[in-house]
Amino acid sequence: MSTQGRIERSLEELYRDDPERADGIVHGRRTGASRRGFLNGAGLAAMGATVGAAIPFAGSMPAGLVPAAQAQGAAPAPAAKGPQPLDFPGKDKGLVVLGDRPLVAETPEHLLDDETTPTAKFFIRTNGQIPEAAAAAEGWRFSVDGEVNQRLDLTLGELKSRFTPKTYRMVLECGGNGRSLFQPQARGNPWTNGGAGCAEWTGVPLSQVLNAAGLKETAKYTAHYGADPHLSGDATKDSLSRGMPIAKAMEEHGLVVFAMNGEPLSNIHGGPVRLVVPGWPASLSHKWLTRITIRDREHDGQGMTGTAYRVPNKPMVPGGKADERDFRILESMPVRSIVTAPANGARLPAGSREVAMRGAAWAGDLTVARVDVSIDFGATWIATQLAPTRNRYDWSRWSASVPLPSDGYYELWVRATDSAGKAQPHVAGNWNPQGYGGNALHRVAVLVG
Ligand SMILES: Nc1nc2c(c(=O)[nH]1)N[C@H]1C(S)=C(S)[C@@H](COP(=O)(O)O)O[C@H]1N2
Ligand SMILES: [Mo]
Repeated sequence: MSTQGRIERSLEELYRDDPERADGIVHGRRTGASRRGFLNGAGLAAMGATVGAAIPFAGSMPAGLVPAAQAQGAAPAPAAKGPQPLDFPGKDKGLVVLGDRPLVAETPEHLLDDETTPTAKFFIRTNGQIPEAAAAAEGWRFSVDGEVNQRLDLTLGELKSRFTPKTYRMVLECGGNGRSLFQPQARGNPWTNGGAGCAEWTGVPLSQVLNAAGLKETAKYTAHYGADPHLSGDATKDSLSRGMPIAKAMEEHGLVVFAMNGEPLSNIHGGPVRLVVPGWPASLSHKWLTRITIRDREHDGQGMTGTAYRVPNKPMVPGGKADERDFRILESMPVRSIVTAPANGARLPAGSREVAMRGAAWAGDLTVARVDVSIDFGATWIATQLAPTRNRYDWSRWSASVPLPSDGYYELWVRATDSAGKAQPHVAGNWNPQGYGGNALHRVAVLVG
């Protein structure tokens, strides 16, 4: 075998095992030399070999770019250390397990191609044990206490009969979604973009429930509690107990939910009763809800302190030590978009001169102003079409038909801009110890021919 052939094959392995080093080799940075800019000569040939075809837009492929074909989450690696498929009753086997104790599973972007995310494809995040399914859902009890005029004790049956339910299609997104995009790797479940889904949630507006209890002047913050035991089994510990300012709790789209996609809320998604608090980290959307306590100050439960669900006010050194005094609670999630078709690693027939792209975008409390795609590493961008949303907090489905100049290796990039004019960055910025707010643009590798 020729030396070049050996280099190419080992590069491919290197991209799997140590993408940064492989990238350095291809881009001539292995001896610490400064970046040369764009691919050329041997680097181009080696890169072409590792991605499996000539790269029509190699001229605009920036140095330092790990090709999407080799980046994390690309090829469905069969290796033992590769992604493990989820095996859970009622769940799609395409979900990828990020942790099994507690159980965490994400939805690969291409499985988020439905307009409304089916429950079978909806991501799972638990922080503690999964409680046993409630025997009699209608009898499920939860209470509202603390800084209220009268404590409320409600069964699910009473909740349904006393209040008027609403149904909204809304994104639920884990606060750590996109975490794996940080360099160096941040602490926590390595979500790609699959810690999110958009389902139809039916429930009673939380504001109505809080008004029924009557908020006192002193009411400042909510505190949420659920029936899931702590992993340790220690009954004095909560798996999670987060809360939000009263203003957020009183927004009309926050719901006390009992149905998802028209079916009674399943156990794994927090049934019989959960909160859905759209736009903010899904850790506020408490599952197996048993109690909401209204507090006269910021809540300090499990997941409220230290660097949990907090981001630095000022940029910190990536991988460095945090000064926790200068952190703030993560509120609205940042703008994000995903390509849901074609799937990463898709192959189009030789001679295809057009690719139909589809996806979704959302922007926390804001709306999506535009979604653009690029097939030339960001040199030029094409505006996509946005389908109308159903209600606030729904995701925006986008589509585009993009011409392909020739066969070869392409990266399809997508980038959304929110209603405040902020676009997704090329790489995850504002590094923080627990990796919140990683919303780098999404890209998929496609081979034509
Ligand atoms: N009781 C309880 N509620 C919870 C959690 C939990 O561990 N316990 N995890 C939260 C987090 S971090 C997320 S991302 C969402 C996930 O909701 P899902 O499993 O229905 O997708 O639930 C939230 N609600
Ligand atoms: Mo989460």
